Amino acid sequence: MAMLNFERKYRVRGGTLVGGDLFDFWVGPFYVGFFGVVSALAAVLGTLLLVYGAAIGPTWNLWQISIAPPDLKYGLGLAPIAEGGLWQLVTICALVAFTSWALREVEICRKLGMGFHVPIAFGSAILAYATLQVVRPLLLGAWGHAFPYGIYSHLDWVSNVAYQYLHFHYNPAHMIAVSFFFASVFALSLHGGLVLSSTNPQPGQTVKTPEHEDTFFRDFIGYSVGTLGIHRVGLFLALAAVLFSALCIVLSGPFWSRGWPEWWSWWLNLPIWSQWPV
Ligand code: UQ2
Repeated sequence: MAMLNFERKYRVRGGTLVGGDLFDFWVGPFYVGFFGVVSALAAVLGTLLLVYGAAIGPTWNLWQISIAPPDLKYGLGLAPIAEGGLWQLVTICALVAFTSWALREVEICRKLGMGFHVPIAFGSAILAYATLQVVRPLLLGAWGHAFPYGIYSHLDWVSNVAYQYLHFHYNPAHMIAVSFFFASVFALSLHGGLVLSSTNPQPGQTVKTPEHEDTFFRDFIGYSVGTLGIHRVGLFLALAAVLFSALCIVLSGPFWSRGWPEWWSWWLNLPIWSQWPV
């Protein structure tokens, strides 16, 4: 079935979580739904607030524009608009837009009778953002611990927070997160390379079958995870990377406030080392 035919067949009524039939329609290729409306409104409002923040700020240099969270002195309270209040409104807009986008994905999954893997994956990215901007600042007692919205300023925030813990690469959850990021890049390069190598034939040759893909890896390392399996591995690696990232930053401050190199003292302090003469 041609793709456009398929889309017509499955462009069906129902599956909505909120609003019933009211927003159950498409605009061109895009499904709208209640959450499409909310997501679009929140995204536009948040963007306009950022532009307003730039307008009352000191620069129009795209690299230097920054909408910063309130000073630490405001704690967990509301701040004046020009002193972090704007950041607070933008953060609310972002959370509403991201969450509605995920729920719009859920409605589309329900329409099509699919699994919820895509919204669950996107949900973990939202969780990572919420960990940085809401959970960790709440645990530390001030919105001022969140990162600013600016191209350079958010990089400076990452650098400053990292140095606050002396050497962030000694954070064990950060180590695991980075390893999962590398593993997911490795898995996608293997998968992308393998699929293109078998489905992008030279002129005059035919597309190869998945059996060729299995056989390549059986010849190569004695094992093939399979065509469905590689996507399970990929989703697992990506989710593990983002979840350990959220863990590594929420540990830093609320649960460990010294340098991360010092955390490894537990290893040096194991009683077994005293068994050896110096
Ligand atoms: C595979 C397979 C695919 C693949 C890939 C493999 C036919 C098209 C890439 C090989 C993957 C393995 C052995 C697992 C890699 C695991 C990690 C953690 C990097 O067997 O089946 O389908 O794309």
